[in-house]
Amino acid sequence: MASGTGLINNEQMMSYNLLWDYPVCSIEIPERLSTSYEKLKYYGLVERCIPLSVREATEEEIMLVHSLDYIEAVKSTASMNIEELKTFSYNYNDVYFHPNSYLCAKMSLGATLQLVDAVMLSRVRNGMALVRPPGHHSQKSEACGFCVFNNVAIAANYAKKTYGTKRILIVDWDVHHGQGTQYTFEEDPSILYFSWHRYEHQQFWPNLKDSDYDVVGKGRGTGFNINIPWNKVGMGNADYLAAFLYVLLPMAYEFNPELILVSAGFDSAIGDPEGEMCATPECFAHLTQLLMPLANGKLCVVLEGGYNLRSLSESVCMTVRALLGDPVPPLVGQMVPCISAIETIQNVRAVHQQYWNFLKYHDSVFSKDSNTKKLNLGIEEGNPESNDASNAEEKKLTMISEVNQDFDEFMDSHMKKVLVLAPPARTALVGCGEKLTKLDQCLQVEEKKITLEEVGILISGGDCAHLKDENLLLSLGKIFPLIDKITKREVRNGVVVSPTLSSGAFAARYSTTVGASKVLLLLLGEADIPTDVKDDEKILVMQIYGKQDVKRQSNYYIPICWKEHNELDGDLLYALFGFILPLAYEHQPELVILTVGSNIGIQAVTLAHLTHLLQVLSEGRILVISQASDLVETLISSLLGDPTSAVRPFVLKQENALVLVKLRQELKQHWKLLQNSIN
Ligand code: FKS
Ligand code: ZN
Repeated sequence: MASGTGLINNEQMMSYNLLWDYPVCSIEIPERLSTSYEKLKYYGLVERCIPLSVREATEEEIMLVHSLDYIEAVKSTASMNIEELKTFSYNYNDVYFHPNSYLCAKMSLGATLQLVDAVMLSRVRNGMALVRPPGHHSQKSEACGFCVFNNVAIAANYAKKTYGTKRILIVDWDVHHGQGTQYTFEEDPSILYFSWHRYEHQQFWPNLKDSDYDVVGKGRGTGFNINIPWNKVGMGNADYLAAFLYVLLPMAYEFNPELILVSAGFDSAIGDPEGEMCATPECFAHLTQLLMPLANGKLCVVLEGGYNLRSLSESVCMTVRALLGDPVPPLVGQMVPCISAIETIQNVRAVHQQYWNFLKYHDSVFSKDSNTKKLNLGIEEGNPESNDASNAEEKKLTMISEVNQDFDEFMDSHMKKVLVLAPPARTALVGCGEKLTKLDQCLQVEEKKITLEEVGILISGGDCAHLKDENLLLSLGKIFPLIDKITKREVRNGVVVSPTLSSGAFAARYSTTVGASKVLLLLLGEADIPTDVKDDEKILVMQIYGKQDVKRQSNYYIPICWKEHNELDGDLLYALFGFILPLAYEHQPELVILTVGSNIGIQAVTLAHLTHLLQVLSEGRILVISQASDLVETLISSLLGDPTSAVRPFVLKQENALVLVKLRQELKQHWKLLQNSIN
């Protein structure tokens, strides 16, 4: 099993810079690399990574995307004087050449290919390459937007050719559209290309119609090109997250990539002069962690843009932390996507729904009457103030101007707030069998004998009717000490086997008594939940297999009553992206409790994905209570951060999908992150 995070950095790639006055190119400076690397050192991240060496790419490799004529032209710049370099550069759009450009472009590509080799040969699990020049704008015979050779596009073709990789996902989170990458693969169904970008209805560079949401690929590649054009500046954490949850992740899971390449530009982060967006550095840790369960963890992150050095370097560090498996800081603040983002996401889903099962079911089927439009977004005519999504927009604009006043001060205090320490131990066990293969990697926690009276006191006033059950008392004797350890930050997560599923509700109640301000309880299976837990706004309960006849009366107790009960793997993932994670992100729990019944029609591997993904919510604090002991091995492995294999085959059952569509409709007044359409 591959482990470790590779890191590529090489000073040689700093040996070119702009030699004349050319304002559009002045932001692409060598310090982008040194500042990022220094910050990684400062946080002690460099020494935790595996250093990978750089090499120059060969001509043959460059030709995986570019024409020989173009390569020759670039080669000729190595001996040009400034005047010649100028003339040459002006043949292209917003790019400059330096006598070292050709060498650096070969190193930048070589570094990317070294990372791909290391990941594909399992020398490391994942990694990041700090490179320049960037690549995603360059095309077959064209340099563009600071880019000379298209590192990521070539890397994709290289992986196909060298390793026979059949499906590659390219995630381009740079704030500019990687049109070069799009053009390279527009007819190729083996590459799923996703890009979000500042667009402003074509007013923003590179001002192409090709960047709009309706450009979905051509020929056999139709449906494999995903553009998310942002039509406003100021997009932030909630907007990016919504794009991941409602567009990228469902499509990526359906696509099932064998390798993921990230065109990682951090000009989409707050404070960047080009992007003018609002996402804070820890957002990139979330994006990274959300991608990590795919492709068996094979994730290569390659630097593209990023021009605010502070924002760039903090974001790079956040990305590397996530790659290393560190707990990701919670996304704080109101998780409400703005109207413009919702509109874009809705358009993207609409054009792609004919190609992807996971996008087939729309909320709009339930909102045909015209009144719903006002209802859903809380818009009252003449009073835009009452609209959360447009408020979100306003707030962002204020944020941009405030933040720009003293960016470093803002960042200092922000980073102080969000940086989290990982507990000394990762995964704890209480009273699980001795035969487990990973036993030595886990912390053993002593169980306690606990009496009915004690429980009554511990869960102060909670409903104790069930406590006559001897098994339940035994389980709580394991669960409570584990919750103590997690809330005291002595261990990050843990597993307990409990024959009775009712223990989940008691666990949640106990957590709030010992100090967790908010808890998410996700129950997979039948269990009674005491009314005091159902009614408690601190505890968000979602229950799959909730009793059919239960009428939901609360925004905090949500039974998902599915009609079909076998092979639920696809349905569960669908529910996770479209429903469970959005609600949970908005709830901002400090602890997640997942209770898994036996024989629930969900494969162990799917549960591994679930536990991995749920860890984005609560700095990795998750307690898994499993009814079946044979799941423990898989659960531990997932909690320890091992790579997960693909969930296959999975189907989404219409009946079950429609249950969620209906629930979303009912709940999106209260849970704003559920909004992904403006119908
Ligand atoms: C200055 C206009 C600059 C060119 C923008 C190029 C962006 C390059 C990038 C890359 F990742 F490639 F580096 N126009 N106001 O960030 O996408
Ligand atoms: Zn960019």
